[in-house]
Amino acid sequence: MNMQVAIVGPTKAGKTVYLACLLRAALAPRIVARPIRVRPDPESPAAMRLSKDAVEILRGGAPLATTEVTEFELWADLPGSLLGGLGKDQLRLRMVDMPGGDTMPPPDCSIPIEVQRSVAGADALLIVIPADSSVRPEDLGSRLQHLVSTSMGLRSYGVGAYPFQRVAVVLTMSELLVLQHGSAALGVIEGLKAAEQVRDLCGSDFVREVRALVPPGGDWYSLVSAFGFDLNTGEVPIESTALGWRLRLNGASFLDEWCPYRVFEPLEFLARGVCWREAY
Ligand SMILES: Nc1nc2c(ncn2[C@@H]2O[C@H](COP(=O)(O)OP(=O)(O)OP(=O)(O)O)[C@@H](O)[C@H]2O)c(=O)[nH]1
Ligand SMILES: [Mg+2]
Repeated sequence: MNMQVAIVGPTKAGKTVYLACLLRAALAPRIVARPIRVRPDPESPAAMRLSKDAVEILRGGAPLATTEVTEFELWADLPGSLLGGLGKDQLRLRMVDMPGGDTMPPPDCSIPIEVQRSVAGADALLIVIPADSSVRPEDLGSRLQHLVSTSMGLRSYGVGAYPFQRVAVVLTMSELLVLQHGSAALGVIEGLKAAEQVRDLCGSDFVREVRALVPPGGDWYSLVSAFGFDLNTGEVPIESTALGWRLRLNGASFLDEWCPYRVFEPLEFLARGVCWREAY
């Protein structure tokens, strides 16, 4: 099945870095082989540029500020069985970016028509939320409600039907949740339950809004980190700078050591409705 996925989230949630990470993660040297391939749509200049700049973005060369509404179009290919390709899936990932980058604005703000169209045309939603409380809005439930109710004005769906088949909530920067644990950080995050963390950090009204969008079982929660962990030490390889969090790996060490954390799981869930756990 070919599913359309709209990627949304508040400003500074880590959307651009996550997309750059997806485009590059299959090449990460330490990641356990994952047969999902994410590639830019050749017809999307923004996605082609992002793919080219992905390493630079992940290494801390700041993503260029968006000055006009821009559409990123990516494909995620999930393989099927060796015999006949049974279970083969494809996701079309679409993110509308804009100056300020806020596709989930507060209820008193208007939502650009391009964002509304992208949400109205989607079978599934990928909602990007930052674990960092200094950039995470507190009214995420009402923001989500505002986004969906405004966008769904462009689409008709039957009474009793759900707006989407599936929704994945991606909690980016999730390594920050275990920053204080030093070399035990990776071990500690492996024991956290994503759905509980999302409810604790974003509130049960947000989770209620997510659940209302999909049939029972259609919601998924992931703890994701584009910067990831140092697998040699179990620590978090980041530092705080004037420009925000940065990966502490540079040059050759990035190419040898970078290990993003559980970034493909949301895609697999959106495509298949189930997903394998990524092991470390
Ligand atoms: N610690 C940590 N910080 C991250 C991670 N991903 C992104 N960030 C930080 O978040 C900042 C914003 O990330 P972006 O990807 O630009 O966020 P965005 O949602 O695209 O933001 P706008 O488009 O500018 O609204 C980055 O400059 C990093 O400092 C991550 O995995 N871990
Ligand atoms: Mg951005």
